[in-house]
Amino acid sequence: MSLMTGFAIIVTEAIVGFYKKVHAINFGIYGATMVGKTTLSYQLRTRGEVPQINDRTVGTSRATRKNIKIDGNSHTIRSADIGGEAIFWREWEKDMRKRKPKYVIFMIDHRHLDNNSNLDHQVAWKFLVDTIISNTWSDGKKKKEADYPLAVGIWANKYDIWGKIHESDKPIEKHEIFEPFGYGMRKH
Ligand SMILES: Nc1nc2c(ncn2[C@@H]2O[C@H](COP(=O)(O)OP(=O)(O)OP(=O)(O)O)[C@@H](O)[C@H]2O)c(=O)[nH]1
Ligand SMILES: [Mg+2]
Repeated sequence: MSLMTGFAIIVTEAIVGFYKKVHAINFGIYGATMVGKTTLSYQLRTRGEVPQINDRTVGTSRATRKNIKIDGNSHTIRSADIGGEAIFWREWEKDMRKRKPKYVIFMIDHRHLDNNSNLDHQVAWKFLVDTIISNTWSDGKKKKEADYPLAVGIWANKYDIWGKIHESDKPIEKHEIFEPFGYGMRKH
């Protein structure tokens, strides 16, 4: 390898690293009220103490950038904090339509394990899945390929609470907290 190629590779790596750092990846973070979306948004933006959030988010806040480190590599993600009360679910759709997040995170907590008649997460999840798999938006406009996310994940928040009360020997992905969300994203 000539010195020049070596140099070019180093430069490219530096550019790719820099690009990853400044080029924000759009994330969509949704979930029922009180699961901890605003808290997470604070956690990703500030170091140290995270304030106790007492207010419910109303509507959609402007999308903000957050730096995260995965395996030592810096990435920038961009997400908006949106209210989880049912009246704001249409805002999730608007956010997906506008920013076209490639990664969607649905946040839950342990309320359905504490009380099996609580269906907050299940109902919100059904809304989200239906919105994502539909080939039209709610106003009937046809979706384009770029309108679909690449991946959807479930984030079970408040592990400090449910990890203790609902202890399990199963691997984490098999934990009963995720059980109701098995129904897939496949179209029928
Ligand atoms: N124990 C514990 N409490 C948490 C955690 N994350 C958030 N909370 C608490 O959960 C409550 C709700 O948090 P928020 O961040 O306001 O929830 P939200 O999802 O933004 O709610 P909406 O704005 O209504 O959609 C607050 O009292 C937080 O302090 C966590 O990881 N562990
Ligand atoms: Mg909030």
